[in-house]
Amino acid sequence: MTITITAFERSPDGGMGLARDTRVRWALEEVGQPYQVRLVSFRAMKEPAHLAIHPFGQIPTYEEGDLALFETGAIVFHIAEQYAGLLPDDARARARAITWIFAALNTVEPPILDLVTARIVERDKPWYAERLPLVEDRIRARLDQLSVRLRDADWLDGAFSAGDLMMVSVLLRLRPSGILDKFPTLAAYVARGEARPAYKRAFAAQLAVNTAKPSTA
Ligand code: GTB
Repeated sequence: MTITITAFERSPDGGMGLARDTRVRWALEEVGQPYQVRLVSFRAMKEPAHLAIHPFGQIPTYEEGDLALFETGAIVFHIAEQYAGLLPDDARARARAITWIFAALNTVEPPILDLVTARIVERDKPWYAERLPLVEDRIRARLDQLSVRLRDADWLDGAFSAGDLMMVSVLLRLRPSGILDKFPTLAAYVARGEARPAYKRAFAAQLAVNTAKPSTA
């Protein structure tokens, strides 16, 4: 069955791979499933056709036959459940890998998003400079804890899993801030994720979209 995902027609990051379609592309590349991409503009995302699939008018979405999903956590989990390669067979190891998907999205990503949001929409507020160190401290506290857990392991719990895919994707959003570089254990972990052939294919695919010359037709 054909899999179709949605992605930005033009990502604001110009192809750095930080928009969330990259993690879905990466999951599909890891499990070896071909997929099509429907590119959407910011305006199209808020129109009824897209809202019927994504109630919040965002990307990415995932369509497979009559199944339509939104939310990268749900999409990556679905891919990992459906196709071999992203979750261990052992039930307990599988539950732990799923725990890391949730940890990435619910515990590590929120303070990172707070920083991203602050830098974009709070920059001109009089309290911005005072608040920023607090936001960064909350990120550092999480990264300290994650470093302690990872220690010298390659991945969070045994073999690479959807939990690592999500955690690396979340940590990558820190790259423009420079904070990740202060955590060598995590910087190396992210680099291992980026070195995976499946990640490279996903990154290249989104880059091609975001660096393509606009059609003159
Ligand atoms: N919780 C949802 C999920 O995980 O799927 C969040 C989805 C989401 O935030 N989508 C964003 C979106 O559609 C794109 S990824 N935004 C448009 C809108 O809300 O109108 C977030 C994102 C956007 C831009 C960059 N960037 O330029 O660096 C990085 C990440």
